[in-house]
Amino acid sequence: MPTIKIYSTKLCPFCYAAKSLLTKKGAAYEEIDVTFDPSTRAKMSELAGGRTSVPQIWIGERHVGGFDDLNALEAAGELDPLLA
Ligand SMILES: N[C@@H](CCC(=O)N[C@@H](CS)C(=O)NCC(=O)O)C(=O)O
Repeated sequence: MPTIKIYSTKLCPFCYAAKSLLTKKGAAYEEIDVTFDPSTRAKMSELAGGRTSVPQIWIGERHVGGFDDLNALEAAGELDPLLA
């Protein structure tokens, strides 16, 4: 299984939804909480091509995007192969 990184904040329903979906899939992830860490959030944004919202999710080297993007992969049947 590839390394999964998720940048999150504490009061973020989309973050909880993304983590819940990954957990449902049995996928372990590394969470980077940027709630009180603006410099790491700025770095996240730079890595994410300018996207500022959380969550931002990487599966391996692939930048997936936010929860909507993760969920779209799931709906298209493309998430399981990425996690394999
Ligand atoms: N469509 C995005 C929405 C994410 C979103 O709106 N996140 C909020 C926190 S729950 C946020 O980061 N808002 C601040 C911003 O957009 O810069 C997703 O599915 O991840």
